[in-house]
Amino acid sequence: MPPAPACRPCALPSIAITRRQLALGLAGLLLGGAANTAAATTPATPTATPVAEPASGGDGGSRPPRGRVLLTVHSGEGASRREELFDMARLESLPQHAYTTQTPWFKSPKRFSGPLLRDVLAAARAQGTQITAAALNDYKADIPYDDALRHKMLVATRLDGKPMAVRDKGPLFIIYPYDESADLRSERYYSRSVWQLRALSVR
Ligand SMILES: Nc1nc2c(c(=O)[nH]1)N[C@H]1C(S)=C(S)[C@@H](COP(=O)(O)O)O[C@H]1N2
Ligand SMILES: [Mo]
Repeated sequence: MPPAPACRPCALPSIAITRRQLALGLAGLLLGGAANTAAATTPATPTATPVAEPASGGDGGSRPPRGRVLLTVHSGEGASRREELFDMARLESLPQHAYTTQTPWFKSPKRFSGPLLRDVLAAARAQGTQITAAALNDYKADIPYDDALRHKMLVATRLDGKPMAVRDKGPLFIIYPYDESADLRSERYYSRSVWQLRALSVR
């Protein structure tokens, strides 16, 4: 899927850049004109900056989570029942998206970032028409699967760049791009914005 234009971390090249390449590229930039020789031997990417963002662009492919499981995605029925576990590393291995929006929970606009809900569902190979999102506080909300396809819904892992504590409605928060339409700024979508998200059940 093509990355969203507003998505800063997605601008990172998906190929791995070694520290050496970064160092050479930066040295080349600093040396200015003299960088030509270094540039000839180094596929330096001038736009790549060594920001402290998680590597992204992967497909979040299945592997046993090594970190604490933050999200479980249940799908399928009978013999095809599946349960996919996501730790922070797996969520951050998916393409990362970010946007700033007003919300009912905070006075000022906040920047939320994390994978798109649709990418989490795809990584979990969870298909269906309805999603039930469950929270740590046992709040549950039904979300039409289509919402995830129509809107750039986030499974937000960060608020203003920082991981969210449970007491701050984290660690995972379902976010809609509320600022994009008046329709989204309604009880219908706010009630689907599950904070302290712990599980998604797709059917
Ligand atoms: N985990 C969790 N998420 C939740 C809720 C909740 O009780 N628990 N309430 C929902 C509802 S009904 C609304 S309108 C919004 C705003 O609820 P709040 O004002 O209690 O945060 O969050 C939604 N997400
Ligand atoms: Mo609500």
